[in-house]
Amino acid sequence: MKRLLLLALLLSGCASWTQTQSRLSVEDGWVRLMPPVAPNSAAYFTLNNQGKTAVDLIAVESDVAGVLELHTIVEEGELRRMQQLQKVTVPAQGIVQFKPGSYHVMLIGLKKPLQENQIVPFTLRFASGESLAVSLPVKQDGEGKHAHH
Ligand SMILES: [Cu+2]
Repeated sequence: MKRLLLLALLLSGCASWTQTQSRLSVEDGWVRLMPPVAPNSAAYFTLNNQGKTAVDLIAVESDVAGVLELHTIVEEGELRRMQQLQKVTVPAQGIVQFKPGSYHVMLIGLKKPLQENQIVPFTLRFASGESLAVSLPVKQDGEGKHAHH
């Protein structure tokens, strides 16, 4: 029985998961606190790739919203609008910053209003098949980001 369990773990890619943990990391993540009536929110973080090859983030999953999409903001003349992306590439030994006015993870159809300081679990999925689990706190926009600079 024990042997079967071990085999199952190996087959499920446990080894590559461990590798992902050291190569890819998320820093300074937060989820935007919204008024209780707001249907949507957004998540922001810095995605750091220590690896020697670029990685493509292709999806983010979470139970807090019906649909999660990768978005960026494009400017068309005076207008700024959100655009969905199929992937976000993080260069080898580089970072991509998800931040207001730029890349963000759109949380569409919140199942419950977010509470300040609530911790929201996410799973980031990459084109390589790797995944990264992160937990991000719910914060008000700009909190602690401009006050001390
Ligand atoms: Cu968006």
